[in-house]
Amino acid sequence: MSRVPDYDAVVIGAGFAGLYAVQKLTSLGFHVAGFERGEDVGGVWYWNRYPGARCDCESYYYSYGFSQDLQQDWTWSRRYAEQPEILNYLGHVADRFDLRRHFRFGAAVETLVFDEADEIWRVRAQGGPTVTARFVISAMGCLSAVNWPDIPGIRSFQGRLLHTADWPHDRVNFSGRRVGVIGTGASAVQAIPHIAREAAHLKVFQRTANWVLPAWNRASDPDFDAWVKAHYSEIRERCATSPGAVPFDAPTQSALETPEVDRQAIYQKYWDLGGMRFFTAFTDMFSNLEANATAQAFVRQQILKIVNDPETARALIPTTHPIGVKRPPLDDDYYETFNRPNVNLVDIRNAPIIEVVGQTVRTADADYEFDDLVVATGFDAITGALLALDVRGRGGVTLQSRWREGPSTYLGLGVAGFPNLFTITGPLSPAVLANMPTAVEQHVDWIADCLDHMRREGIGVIETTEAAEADWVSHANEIVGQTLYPHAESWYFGTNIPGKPRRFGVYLGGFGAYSDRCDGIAQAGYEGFRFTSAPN
Ligand code: NA7
Repeated sequence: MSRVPDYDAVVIGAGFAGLYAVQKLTSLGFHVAGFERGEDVGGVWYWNRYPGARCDCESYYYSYGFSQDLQQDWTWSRRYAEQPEILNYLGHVADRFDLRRHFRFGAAVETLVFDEADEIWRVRAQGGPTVTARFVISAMGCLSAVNWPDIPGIRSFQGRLLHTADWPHDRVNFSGRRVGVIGTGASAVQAIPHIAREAAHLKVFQRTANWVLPAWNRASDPDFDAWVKAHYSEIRERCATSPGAVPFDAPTQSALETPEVDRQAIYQKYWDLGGMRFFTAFTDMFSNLEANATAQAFVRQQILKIVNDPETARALIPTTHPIGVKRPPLDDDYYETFNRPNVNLVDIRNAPIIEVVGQTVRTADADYEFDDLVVATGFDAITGALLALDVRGRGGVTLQSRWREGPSTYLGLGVAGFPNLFTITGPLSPAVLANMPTAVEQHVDWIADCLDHMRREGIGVIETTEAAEADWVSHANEIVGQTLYPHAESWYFGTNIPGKPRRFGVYLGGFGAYSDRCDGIAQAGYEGFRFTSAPN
């Protein structure tokens, strides 16, 4: 027997996903409560305030498309927007659509319990009362649960300890300081050149060298901006139908079938274009090791050209994985930074960090003393934020137990046994391998249509079937097996977190095809979902 809940829906998170979910659902007349652990909107852009923090997608498409007026009014100052500007943008969106009033800030949700008798979710945030809602929509992001490495003593470092994913709000001044950075992922690669310009000395602890591509960030070009604004509908349409939710031309030729001299010229062209466009050079870069090796060889030559010291250059060249299958960071002076006299690379692949004592980072073969330690070790990605909550579905079953072997979902949107719970850009959706705002809008629109359909039909509960979920997981895994992604250990697989089951968390079938499939499923009466009750 259903009872009337406090809200139609609870939305958790006030980043790109949560803001749009609240805007869309309230515009359809749903009664919505938003919960956000930060003190304001922004999500990943609220927390990641380290110097150099920036989006690796270009601004004109890393933005909302749901409002014509918004996209016409807003002008980005840089090709790739930096964190303060994206945070301002999200603040502007919150003001413009009057969204803050729906949110409780500083309210980290701790428990989500499905009450089978009343067919409602009971939601409790830290220190707050329990509220009830028909639906829960997780908009907690794929990169939001901070990963502190399990290095003994690190949290007791006696100097200034900083994590890129939980950075202080006041500017951190590194002038005259001896700084250590642990990690060489995308966050570190963005932060290192900025820290190096200020610090007296910087040491970078590298466990795994990464393939880093140039971003070529620059001030926006007013002519290009005008063109974008005149062509936004085409640009959004291209994003909506492309494999990566980006407005790039798909590759048409194979690297292996292209003569060497032409291949070099094509790589050079895409290198000069900058960013992830490099991966649109050839069709077989992600499916054929030999083809991928041609791209590796090209980038290796670039590193050798930029980095003066041959030993440092060699250490910076990845040897552990093909290019592109572990998230490639984008470079704004990263490799050049290692030519500075105040910067050293410490290769810890064979001599790991053993402990931190006082102000000393101790590796297997040396001690290093610092004033500041910057921990750039990323996130418990994709599942970390959800699994940090106590989520209980039918029969009191926890999400932790359901996902003991790794995440299992249908379309990355729903989990069997967890009725009326939707996960925006959830595990096994295209998520982090698609341009996020486009991926977010597609999920929110699909969920909103579904809720609207249920309201019109007088249906109270929707639930993924176990069979549909099992089919989706095996389909998603099968596609991973056809690519080179299994050749790298990465946060896509969860292997950056000790003890986390190794399962690829992203759907690789392409965003456009995925989106069509979601639409087809809805049109077929929400195939693979079960509607189980009508509310009073
Ligand atoms: P990433 O990409 O997960 O990078 C984390 C880095 O920290 C990476 O170089 C890790 O080396 C290193 N790391 C992690 N644990 C340790 C320990 N214990 N010792 C030494 N080094 C360690 O996180 P980011 O924040 O840079 O980027 C995350 C995403 O945000 C990024 O991909 C973009 O999508 C945006 P490893 O490679 O595991 O050997």
